[in-house]
Amino acid sequence: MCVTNNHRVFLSIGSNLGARRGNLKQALTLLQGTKLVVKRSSSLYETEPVGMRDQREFMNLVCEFACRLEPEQLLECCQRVESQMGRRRTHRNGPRIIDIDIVFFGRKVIELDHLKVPHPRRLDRRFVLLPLTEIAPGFVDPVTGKKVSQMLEQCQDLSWVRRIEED
Ligand code: PH2
Ligand code: MG
Ligand code: MG
Repeated sequence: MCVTNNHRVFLSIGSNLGARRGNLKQALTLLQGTKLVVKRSSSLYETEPVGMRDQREFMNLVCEFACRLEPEQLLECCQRVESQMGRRRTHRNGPRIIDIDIVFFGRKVIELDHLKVPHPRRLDRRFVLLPLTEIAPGFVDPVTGKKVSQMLEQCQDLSWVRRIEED
């Protein structure tokens, strides 16, 4: 019998190379398995690249999963899907086919060299906070003690984030 708890996990997924919308959908499909089940996905958003110049606009979304993996296993799973989709790590913040980041792992706080949760830059990224507010406005950040919706109101990032109407 499986006794591992279901954790409430939020992933931020972005793409600014190739067929961006298809890349996000493919990542969601590849991520899912018996221990990682999609609960709720935000709309798609087209977003201004943050912290990197002269790049194509991103497509971003945030998705909530019910997760029975441990944090390190989830990280491996995200990295496996990134490589499966052909991501090559060139320079930091370079254009990417797919980027899958752990924003929250329940209320866990993790400070390892290779894994920091909640995501250290979540407060400064409108492209994370706006989709997150769409699906979980009342989720409380374990570090700041603030609701996601408050974090968005207080966010200083002025980059544009546009919701895409899906047909
Ligand atoms: N990801 C980054 C850096 N900048 N900007 C946008 N708009 N969307 C992203 O997903 C993104 C970014 C690093 O992973
Ligand atoms: Mg990232
Ligand atoms: Mg990443």
